[in-house]
Amino acid sequence: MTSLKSLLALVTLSVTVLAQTCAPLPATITLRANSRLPDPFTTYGGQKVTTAADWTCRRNEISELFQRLEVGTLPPKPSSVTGTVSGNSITVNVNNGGTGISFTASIRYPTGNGPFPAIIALGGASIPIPSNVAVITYNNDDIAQQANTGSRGRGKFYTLYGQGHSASAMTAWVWGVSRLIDVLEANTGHRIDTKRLGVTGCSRNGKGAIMIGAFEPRIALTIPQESGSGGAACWRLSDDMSRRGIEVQTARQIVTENVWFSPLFNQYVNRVPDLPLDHHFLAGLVAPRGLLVIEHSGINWLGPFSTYGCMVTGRKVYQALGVPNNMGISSVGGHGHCQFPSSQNTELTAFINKFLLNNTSANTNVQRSDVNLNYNEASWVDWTVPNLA
Ligand code: MCU
Repeated sequence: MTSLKSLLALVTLSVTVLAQTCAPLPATITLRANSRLPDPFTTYGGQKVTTAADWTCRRNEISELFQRLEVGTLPPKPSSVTGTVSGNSITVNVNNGGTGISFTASIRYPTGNGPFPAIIALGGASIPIPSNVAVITYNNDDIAQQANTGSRGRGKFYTLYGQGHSASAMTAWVWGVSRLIDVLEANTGHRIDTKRLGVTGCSRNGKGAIMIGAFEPRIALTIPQESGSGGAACWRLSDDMSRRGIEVQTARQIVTENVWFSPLFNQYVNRVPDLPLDHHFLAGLVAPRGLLVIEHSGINWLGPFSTYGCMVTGRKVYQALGVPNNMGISSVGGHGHCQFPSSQNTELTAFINKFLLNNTSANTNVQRSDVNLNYNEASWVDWTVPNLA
């Protein structure tokens, strides 16, 4: 009887494992030109995504494509991650094969016993965070510098993994946030609820925020602010703006400015249509978790047409998963860069209420721009949205 039972258990296990097998990407990725925004619902190998299980595989594939083509390898959790949370400070100690680093982050707590949700802010928050939500200030530049192209390989991540590691600064920041969460999860001496974590950052740190949401599934709410090209914008849409004579940041420019992308990406910046991805896939990686994309409609360099069109397209993954209102896109101008306007308060509050404060009835149906950006979907999207819910 027992042996029959264990045999059955083994069969069930094998069937489950087999069912979850995803087709691996080949060692060499064949590039096929596509001037439109690539279909998130067709795999690299040409298979249509029709079920939730298909999407799980496709999601992994997209994550690998980003790492191999744009941002370099995100290392897994190292063998030793320890740390403390004491008073208002989190200390993270990591050891990898004999080399060690430590870094800290500070916590601003609400008053009371908690546990409280928290928003991790790259370099500090430039959105208003309500007083009942904790703020964890994360010094991402300490993990990977971002002064200019001379910052390549500099920062604690590279002390640990070597200066020549393929990871871009943004990838290194993702890794650092994951280690912060490891320490929060392993310690009890704090008042943070690790099931209710958000992430935010503005501009270059907004690019980092959307990457963190995309690659760290323990983040419940992602709020990139004015991340522009390299963040919420799609390379193809930014190139289109550039062709129309608008001074927008493009892939070919961004790699000459800073180290947000891996050196691996350099070979693709002049052949963007060949990329089997674009940044609407980043929203797809965050799905179905909360995502509010805050953009600026009046600064051409940030690519307003591009960020809006890209994120409206990314929201189609949320639609496919049956949760369109878990993602919002709001593009508003008439203010300085990273100066959050009060006209976006209601939507920001709704996302925080729903994803960090357990208010399920908050209205997070947000898709707007305060100016007409003349984004014509038919020119960019030649695929349909399946029902994966
Ligand atoms: C929007 O983020 C960047 C932008 O990509 C850069 O080209 C520019 O130099 O700086 C922006 C920024 O981080 O501003 C604070």
